[in-house]
Amino acid sequence: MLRETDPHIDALIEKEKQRQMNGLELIPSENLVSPAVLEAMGSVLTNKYSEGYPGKRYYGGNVFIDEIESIAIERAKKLFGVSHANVQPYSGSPANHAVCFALLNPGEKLMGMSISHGGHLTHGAAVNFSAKYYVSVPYATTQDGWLDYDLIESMAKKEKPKLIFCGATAYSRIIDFKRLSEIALSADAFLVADIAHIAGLIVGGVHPSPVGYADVTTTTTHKTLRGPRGAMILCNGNPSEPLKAAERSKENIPTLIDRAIFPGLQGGPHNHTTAGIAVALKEAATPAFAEYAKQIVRNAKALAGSLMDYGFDIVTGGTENHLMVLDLRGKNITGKEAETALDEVGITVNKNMIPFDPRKPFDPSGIRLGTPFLTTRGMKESEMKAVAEFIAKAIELRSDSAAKERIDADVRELCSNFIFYS
Ligand code: DSN
Repeated sequence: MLRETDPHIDALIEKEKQRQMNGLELIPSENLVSPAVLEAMGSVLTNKYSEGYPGKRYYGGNVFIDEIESIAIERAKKLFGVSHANVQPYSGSPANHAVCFALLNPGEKLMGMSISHGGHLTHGAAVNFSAKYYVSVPYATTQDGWLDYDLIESMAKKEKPKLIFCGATAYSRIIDFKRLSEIALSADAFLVADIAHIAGLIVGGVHPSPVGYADVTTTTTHKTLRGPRGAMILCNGNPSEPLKAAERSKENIPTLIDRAIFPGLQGGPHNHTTAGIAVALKEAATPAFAEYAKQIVRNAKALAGSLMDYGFDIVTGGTENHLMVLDLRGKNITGKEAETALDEVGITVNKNMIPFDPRKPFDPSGIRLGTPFLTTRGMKESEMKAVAEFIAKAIELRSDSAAKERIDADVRELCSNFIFYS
């Protein structure tokens, strides 16, 4: 159908499919959703408006949408062990925006991991709403890239932020949510855990959960959780009835969150995404998913180990989760050059700042790699060794076109042995 209506777009979709299938996707925030999630996303649910929440909509005709959203909510609550879940955020940034909107007045102070040390734009980066509408005091890592809990504690005491974000986009170590909750408690700040990167690992039991420690947990649904592009906000407590503007207290968090998403920031929820989230949450509750999460970490450790054997420096010296940041300064190549060199042989990564990077964000000193996508395709530790070899060769031989052709062919050959959509 699409082929007849819009052959140009159809052809580009097919090319992107081939690119994903024939190459090594190593961006740690990406994954390969199941055919069932894809089917839910491409369904008639995209046709429907449903501002509001199940049972309280501003449009008629929502009987089935209510059921779908309620199922997604119940699955999220059960999987993450919380009593309240909002599954409507359009994506991770709007979810974090909503949490700030819910818990802070403009001009109040928040603290989050500096983006140049592995944090996220929405945790208080200077160019983002989170630093423009609030006062942001970002925390750095240690010189070698570890979360510096003593520094966070002393900053929290001194700065007295109203909200502390924890969670990262480029951090390869286990996060100590208990310690962070103690810090937040002593500073009388809300603790918000953004688990977008590690949600699937938490569900699979290979990373501790912030639930019970953080006042609010946000997550995207499309990274290690392997659902559609969307997000959720999780917390404990129950919204007050009827929903009304409430004081910014811990007891009122569920109400504040729901009101911040709608009508505060968003309009109609993306119902096709909600259905996709429901399907992904069902999949994530299976033993097969727990095994998948374990394999993601085993693969990341194997990839990091092999890359170190090839002389690559890894920030913090290794990984305990799904990702790693390579510090390329010892390899005489910048992150941008490495991203391009790898792209040319079908290996997709993203350039990334390293802690205390002397270079700029658009041409930093590092690259970030992760294993969720390749693990979904069925790759294991032995393939990670081959992937490390391809990366090492592609960087070393980047000026040798014959070598690049050979590596590209080897990458395709490896990929052809692993699952993709039929
Ligand atoms: N852009 C995401 C990532 O790649 O980690 C974070 O939002």
